Amino acid sequence: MTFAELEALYNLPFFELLKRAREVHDEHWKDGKVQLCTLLSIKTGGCSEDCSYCSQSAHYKTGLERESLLPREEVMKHAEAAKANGSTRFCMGAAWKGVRGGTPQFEQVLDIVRDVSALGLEVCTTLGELGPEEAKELREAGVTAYNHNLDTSPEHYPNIVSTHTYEDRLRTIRNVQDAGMSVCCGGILGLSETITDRLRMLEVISSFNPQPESVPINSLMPQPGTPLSENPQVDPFDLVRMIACTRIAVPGAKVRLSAGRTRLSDEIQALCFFAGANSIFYGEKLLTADNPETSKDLALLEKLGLCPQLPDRSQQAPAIDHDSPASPACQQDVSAPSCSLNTGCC
Ligand code: SAM
Ligand code: DTB
Ligand code: SF4
Repeated sequence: MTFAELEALYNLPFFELLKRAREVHDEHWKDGKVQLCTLLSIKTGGCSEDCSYCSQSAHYKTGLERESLLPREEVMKHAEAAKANGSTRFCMGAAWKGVRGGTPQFEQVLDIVRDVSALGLEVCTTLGELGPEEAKELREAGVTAYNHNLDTSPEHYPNIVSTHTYEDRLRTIRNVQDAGMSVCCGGILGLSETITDRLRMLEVISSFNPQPESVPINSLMPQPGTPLSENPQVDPFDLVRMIACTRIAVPGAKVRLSAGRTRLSDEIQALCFFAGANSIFYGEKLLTADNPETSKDLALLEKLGLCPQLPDRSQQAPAIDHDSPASPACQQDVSAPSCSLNTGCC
């Protein structure tokens, strides 16, 4: 979508925007389910990058304890628990600038990916920059989606990070797509950006061909010691508007209501689901920051009659559309057994 189209949408009366987003959502996501993803930080802190929102950057005194790459056995315990709790996607994050093929650490990550993949979970990784070869190796090991966010507009990005560029981010995303992995790409609200910056980011993300498979919308969780530690909370109505615009601009993507839910009321989260959010991070920890308790999330889903999604076993990346930027089809595995989370919907 063009910036002008996004701006016109964003400025609609609130309920008109919600109505339009809901129509798009119902058309593309007929089952109305919510995907549960579990995150694990497999290598924490000490990152060379200076992202001004991040607790893991070595440039700031955030008080976070550094940890080296977790052993495979430990990651597997978390992955098995995530599966048992009903998550269908396991996302592993590492605080690195990027990865290099042939290093012992990358080989260890590939081993971990192979084992997590064997559990039948969708496997997502977010390890920083990737070259074409590394992307191919991750894909072959079983990574189905790679998370690499643009985070804000190209114009605002240099105010937030100086150790890599927007172009670097776009290059990694291209490598991920070329290797046949799905792209998970979104951003953070609350980085002192304008509404124009948010919509410019959405303009860029919606122009990807293929469009991303998922779009995480994070709200800044201010981290002590970082330059943005005192930033105010994002207006929840602006968050809902952004979710609605994302749903319309990237209709076939899962829109993930991501970091920051601990500060959102049930009512605002319900509005986000209505506006098109259909995925959350599930589990009491994100990478380093808090997330709602699982029992609270299950209670909310039950209250709203929302059912957790089953795994997408086809594990296909969205195909390039040569005619138009139309969305990929819903790839729900209808032959899989129904859920067992007792949220009251199925
Ligand atoms: N190092 C990798 C990278 O930068 O892509 C992966 C990890 S990084 C923590 C993944 C994403 O988490 C960031 O792009 C950002 O969108 C989000 N994030 C990080 N810190 C955050 C914070 N304090 N509040 C909200 N979102 C945050
Ligand atoms: C994304 O967009 N959000 C997740 C996931 N991708 C890796 C990470 C959120 C991190 C929140 C801050 C923290 O836990 O340190
Ligand atoms: Fe490092 Fe990623 Fe944090 Fe930036 S967001 S400091 S690259 S872990």
